[in-house]
Amino acid sequence: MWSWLTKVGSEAISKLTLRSAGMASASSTFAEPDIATEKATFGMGCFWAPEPIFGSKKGVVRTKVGYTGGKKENPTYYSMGDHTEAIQIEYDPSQTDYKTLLDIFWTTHDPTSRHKTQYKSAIWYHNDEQEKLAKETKAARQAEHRSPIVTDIEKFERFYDAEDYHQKYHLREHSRFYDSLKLTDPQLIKSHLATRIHGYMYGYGTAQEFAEESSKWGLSQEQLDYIKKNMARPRAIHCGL
Ligand code: MHO
Repeated sequence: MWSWLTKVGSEAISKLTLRSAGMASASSTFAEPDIATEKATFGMGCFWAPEPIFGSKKGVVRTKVGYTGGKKENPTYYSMGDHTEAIQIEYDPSQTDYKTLLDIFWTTHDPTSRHKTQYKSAIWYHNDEQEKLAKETKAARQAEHRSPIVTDIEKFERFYDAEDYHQKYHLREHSRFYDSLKLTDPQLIKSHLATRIHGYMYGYGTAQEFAEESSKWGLSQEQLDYIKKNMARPRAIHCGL
């Protein structure tokens, strides 16, 4: 009896060890792109959800989350003061444009819901052109809603990065896969690779785009299969506001 249990137990353990060793041994050889980017900063509720929403969109180079819009110095999650949870997107203007990102912004959260400052709907523009497009699209989108759009449009001042555990929050939840990427926290916040994977993993991308792009990443077959398995069953992301 005991020997049977031990045998089953040890087989299960060794399989698990082998599998995680296999996944962990193939860390990526992918070189992070060094290209000129522009920034877009949005508030659309809890900041965990927008990173995957934008992550795998064409031309999105990297995303990170943090606090902006307020005056309090050095805000933290538990002491945010008058700041709002925000996503900052760096994009390649030769591959996408601000108008395209605004279209995603307007259609992936409810801009008519009024929340407390922490979760308010907001656009922080980085230049005059962004301000103009933000205002124009806000006016145009109103026709799609019965209630008034409450989105604030403000000048971007300063972004405070959120704590490491909020960065790529839903990617970190896949802990064994995430560990296999071998990214340190300072790497993760700037990682193009993690940004893109995070988006695909939650179903925001097509199989064809994934096949073309992922062939450059240098991941193992097991890592790619893991992402594909998750792409096949997209899940809604809840923050429980
Ligand atoms: N109700 C969620 C919100 C998280 S969010 C990053 C929680 O505290 O788990 O504001």
